[in-house]
Amino acid sequence: MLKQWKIAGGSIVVGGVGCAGIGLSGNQTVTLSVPGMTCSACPITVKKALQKVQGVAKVTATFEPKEAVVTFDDRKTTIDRLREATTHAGYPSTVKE
Ligand SMILES: [Cu+2]
Repeated sequence: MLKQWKIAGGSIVVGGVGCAGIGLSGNQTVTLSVPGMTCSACPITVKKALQKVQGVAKVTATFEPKEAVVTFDDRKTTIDRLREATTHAGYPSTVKE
């Protein structure tokens, strides 16, 4: 049940010329809008929930603005799963373009 998710218009950077076998192409960053955060402690909960998702490399969650910026390996997880994780923690999120 592996789902592929490609961000519309978000091109995957193709490795440079002669850059052999460096598998960094799976990392991408997405900004999630998390409107349900109501105080400065909320981003901590959101961050923890996102960090538990396999394939997530980095999370920056802020209350102002109410956002979580997530760097993740798109071979291991999907944006859908990231959104699920915040929703399960009580904070539904949407992708910010
Ligand atoms: Cu809070």
